[in-house]
Amino acid sequence: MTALNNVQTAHLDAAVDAAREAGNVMRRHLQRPKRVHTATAHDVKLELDIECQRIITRRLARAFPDIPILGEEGVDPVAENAPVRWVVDPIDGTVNFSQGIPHAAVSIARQSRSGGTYQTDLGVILDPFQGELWTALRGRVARRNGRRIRVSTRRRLRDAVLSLGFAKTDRELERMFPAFTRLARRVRKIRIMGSAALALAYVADGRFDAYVESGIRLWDIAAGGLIVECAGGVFTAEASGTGYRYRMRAHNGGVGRELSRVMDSPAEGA
Ligand code: LIP
Repeated sequence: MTALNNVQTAHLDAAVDAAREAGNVMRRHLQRPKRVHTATAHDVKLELDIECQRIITRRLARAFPDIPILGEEGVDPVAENAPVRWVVDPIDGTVNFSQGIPHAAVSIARQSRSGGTYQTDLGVILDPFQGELWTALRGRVARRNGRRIRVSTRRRLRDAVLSLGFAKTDRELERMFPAFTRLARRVRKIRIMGSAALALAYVADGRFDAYVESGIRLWDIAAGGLIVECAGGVFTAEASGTGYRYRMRAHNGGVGRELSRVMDSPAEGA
């Protein structure tokens, strides 16, 4: 495999540095009281979400002032049609983090526009609590802390550990209940962990065999989707409604057919 070129290295280094800066803030504040910016029935936004996006934005803009940011805590209007953009979730798993649960991550992706659509070509996910950094560049292998990773080889759903996410609204909750009911009897275990980015990183790393969520946002899944693909997995995200929402599935390839049959055939899944 050829060495990274200077441009790839510079973008990857900037994204990793930005993730580490935000990750240091997360680690310092995990057990401290946190100021809530807004709270809804199934979600919380912290002042630290906004502060971490500001830190990431400052670091990325210092290296690449012309690349706009589409982030959970603020979308630069230019990013909606820019040829290249960063897609940032400064704290993915905010509710966990707000409760002092050390299962949350920084997720940074770079996307390039081709025709009318965007493709993710760089992904970085940092778990600052476990010290685990996942990286991927399109067309290259996925890595954790520099070491190559691969999806699991399990092929039967009944042997699989699968993660589900329940997003933020009652509508999305309702949409996921049938999936839970259909799958719970057919897999070894279901895990609902509260961070889409880490769930995707775990699929790429062979810890989970699949991950499914509806109503998830682009910034939660852009980096993780590429990391799954570069680890040999399958990632599909179908736009669902406005506001960068997606219906998303990721798996190791082996359980994909059975997963789709159970998810897409109500009779089968009943
Ligand atoms: C979270 C996702 C998670 C989803 C939550 C929330 P946030 O992202 O990672 O999968 O179930 O509702 O959207 O808001 O913590 O960045």
